[in-house]
Amino acid sequence: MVTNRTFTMLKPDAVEKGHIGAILDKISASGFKVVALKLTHMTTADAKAFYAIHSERPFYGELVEYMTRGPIVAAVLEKDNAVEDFRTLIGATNPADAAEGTIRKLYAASIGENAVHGSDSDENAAIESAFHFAGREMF
Ligand code: DAT
Ligand code: MG
Repeated sequence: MVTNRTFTMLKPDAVEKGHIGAILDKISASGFKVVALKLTHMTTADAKAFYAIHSERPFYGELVEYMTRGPIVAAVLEKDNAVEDFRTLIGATNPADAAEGTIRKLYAASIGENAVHGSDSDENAAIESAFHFAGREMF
């Protein structure tokens, strides 16, 4: 298993607000190498499947609606300790609780529209990367 990679999405609110460049710049400046990258628009079926683990949560419908309302940037990132270091870089799920300087503190509006996704384990990083990218699109 690859343990030095993580998967991220710049979510619809970040794309709508024109933050793609600033967020990718911060990611690169934090030592992550982009090994896969694309702008894509998730279908309802895609978003339901991607977030299936949350299907019983009260916010699931809202989450699917939000993630499908516009394009996202999907990317695979490489760095030593990528999963944990990227979770630190993005900050807490709720931007109100996120540390100063984190991506969610800087760019997220609310817990529901929190600008960026980061995988929570090496296993999920591999699953989520394969969900969005073919092997030939990851370098
Ligand atoms: P994270 O994205 O930090 O891994 P998560 O996996 O618990 O957080 O939840 C996935 C997404 O679901 C999260 O980024 C935003 C949304 N979400 C989580 N908790 C929420 C809540 N209490 N109200 C609304 N949306 C929520
Ligand atoms: Mg999560």
